[in-house]
Amino acid sequence: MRIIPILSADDIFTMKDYEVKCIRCGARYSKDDIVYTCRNCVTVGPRGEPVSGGLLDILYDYSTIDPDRIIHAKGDGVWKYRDLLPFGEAIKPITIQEGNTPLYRCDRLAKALGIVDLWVKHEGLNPSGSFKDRGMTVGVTKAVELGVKGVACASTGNTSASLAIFAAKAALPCYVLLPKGKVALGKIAQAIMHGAKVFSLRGNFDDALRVVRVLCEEEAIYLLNSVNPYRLEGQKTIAFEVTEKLGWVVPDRVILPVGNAGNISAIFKGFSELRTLGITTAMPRMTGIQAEGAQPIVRALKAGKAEITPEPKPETIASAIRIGNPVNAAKALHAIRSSGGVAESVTDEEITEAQLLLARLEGIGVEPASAASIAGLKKLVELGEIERDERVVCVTTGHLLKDPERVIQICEPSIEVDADVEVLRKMVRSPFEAMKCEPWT
Ligand code: AN7
Repeated sequence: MRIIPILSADDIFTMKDYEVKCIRCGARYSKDDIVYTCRNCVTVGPRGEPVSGGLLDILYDYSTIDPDRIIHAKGDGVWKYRDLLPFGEAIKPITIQEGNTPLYRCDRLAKALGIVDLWVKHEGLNPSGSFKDRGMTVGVTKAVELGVKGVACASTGNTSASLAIFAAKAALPCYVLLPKGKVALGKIAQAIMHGAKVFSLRGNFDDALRVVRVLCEEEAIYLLNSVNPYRLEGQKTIAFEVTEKLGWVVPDRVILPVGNAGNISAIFKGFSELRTLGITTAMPRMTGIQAEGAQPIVRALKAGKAEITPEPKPETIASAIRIGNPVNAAKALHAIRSSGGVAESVTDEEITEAQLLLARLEGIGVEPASAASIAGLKKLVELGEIERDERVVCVTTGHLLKDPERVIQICEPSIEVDADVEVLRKMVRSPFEAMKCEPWT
């Protein structure tokens, strides 16, 4: 069933033109075309197999966009920046009030890490608990505009949770492919609760994405992984919100976890657009963090390679970023190199330590993948790669409750007691000794 957009004065966008263009060969596609990677520059691999064409990007005629309208835009969240979103026609967004997440100043954590100007953009406070909602509001609105019969994705969890919610809101059938036994509990709970058809795939995320891409082509179902360029249009609003909160001045550096590499590409694009429009004059150093067991982008950058080498067996407790063949690698390598950024890997132990630090020093609860940004910051400060006086923004991409099982593994268990005040009084009077844990200072 298709939702017929019901228009109100607020929902009608100004007319705006854009084009969909291949970043590799420059081929252009119409707005009505359902296309994810370029059909023009498909090549042939060593065994005669077709190799995907270039990634697509959505480009606007920036001379027609008024920077003052961006700066003085009213409203909150992703659709506040509608002048920089790809909808020329009057269409009602499929929205659950995504975006407008807090940017916390984190002085205690900064001090612990030896820097002075640290901020955390907590994307875990989006409606579904991850940044994916920003991409899905745009992607599913596009799906409705195209009149597709269903939506699908492969996912390490958060994409499926978010898509299930937006598909429910848009009354579209939703199919999600999850790597069996490797998705955090909270994310599966969301996908099944919101009515997606969930497949538990014998294989990893990269296998799931390979399969779902073919399925979507053949069955005319709309693919909403981050290879879909409309997703990234929503996610670039992280850059707009960060810059706006900092008084329209970009930070020196933005650090975030990297899996399929869509988010780092999207945020880079957002900052680039602000500069193109003359709203800002600089770019932050885009800094991507991967897990030690799944770091194809880090390896490519350190080796000075133009392309990544996929990792066949990615492994990390940060299941969200357990990805060996990131589909947006070409965009991410460009983002990191051209902004003067860096990519670094962190161990599962470093991720866990950072997750605890952030939770206990700043009260910010994040899932393991998100803590990779903090772990990466710590490592890069220690390596002297990050200057102590840089203004750093870390993006924490997903909420703590996405992965409760990991919390149980790493934290002290609760203490079972009788309903006896005497026993409790003793424990409360010397709490840290009784609970056998260190006070956090
Ligand atoms: C919490 O849900 O790929 O580099 O299928 O859930 O844009 O892929 C999730 C990715 C970081 C990496 N942090 O972002 C999926 C999926 C969290 C995530 C990433 C993900 P990209």
